[in-house]
Amino acid sequence: MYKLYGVSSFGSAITELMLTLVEEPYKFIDVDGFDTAGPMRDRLLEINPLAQVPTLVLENGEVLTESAAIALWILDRHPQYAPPIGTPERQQFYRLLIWIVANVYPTFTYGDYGERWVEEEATVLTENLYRYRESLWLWFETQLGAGPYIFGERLTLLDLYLPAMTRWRPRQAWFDQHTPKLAAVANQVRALPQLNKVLGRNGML
Ligand SMILES: N[C@@H](CCC(=O)N[C@@H](CS)C(=O)NCC(=O)O)C(=O)O
Repeated sequence: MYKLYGVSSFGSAITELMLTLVEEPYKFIDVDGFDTAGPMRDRLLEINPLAQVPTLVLENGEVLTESAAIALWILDRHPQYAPPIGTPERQQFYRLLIWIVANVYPTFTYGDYGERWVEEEATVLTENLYRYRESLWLWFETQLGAGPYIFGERLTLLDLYLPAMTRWRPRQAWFDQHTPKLAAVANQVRALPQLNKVLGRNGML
C-alpha cells in the first residue's frame, strides 16, 4: 500500500483527496511538527530533501513528491479525471495545474516561513507575499467559466486543490468575496460524498 506522509490541513490533504477520489488505498503517516527541527523533520528528510508534504512512497519503495507530479502519475491510471488529450481544455489543465504549484505554492514556502529567508524583515516579506498571492488568485478567477467545476461538468484532479487552498490564507471569506467562482468550485468539491471523510479529517468541509 502507498504511504502518504502528511499533516492534517496541510498540502498532503490534496493528495489524500486525489487518492480517495480514484479509490487508491494509502496509509497516512502523520508527521505533525515536520516543519521545525525535531524527529518528524528528520524522518521526512530521510525520504524528501525538501522536507515537504505531500511525500508519497510507492509500493516499490520509490518516493514521489510534488503534488502536480502525483496528480499526473494518478492520471496515468485514471485518465477520466482530466480533459481528453488533444483538446484545448487539456492544455489549459496542464497550464493551470503547473501554474498553481509554480506560482501560488511558493508563496507559502517563503511567506509562511519568512524568518528562514530574511532575518529582520520576515513580517514584511510575509505580508507582501500575501498580497501577491491574492493577485494570483484574482487572475485564476478570470480563467474560470460557469462551473460547476473548473472544466465545466467534468471533475478533474485540479479541482481538488481548491477546497484545501481556500482554507489557507487569504482564507475562505476573502475567496467568497473576491473570487466567487473559485469559491463555488471549492464548495462543489466539498459536497462530494466520497470525499467527505478526508475533508472532515483535514478541517476542509
Ligand atoms: N511544490 C510542492 C509544495 C509542497 C509544500 O510546500 N507543502 C507545504 C505544506 S502545505 C510544506 O511542506 N511546507 C513546509 C516547508 O516548505 O518547509 C507541492 O506541490 O507538493
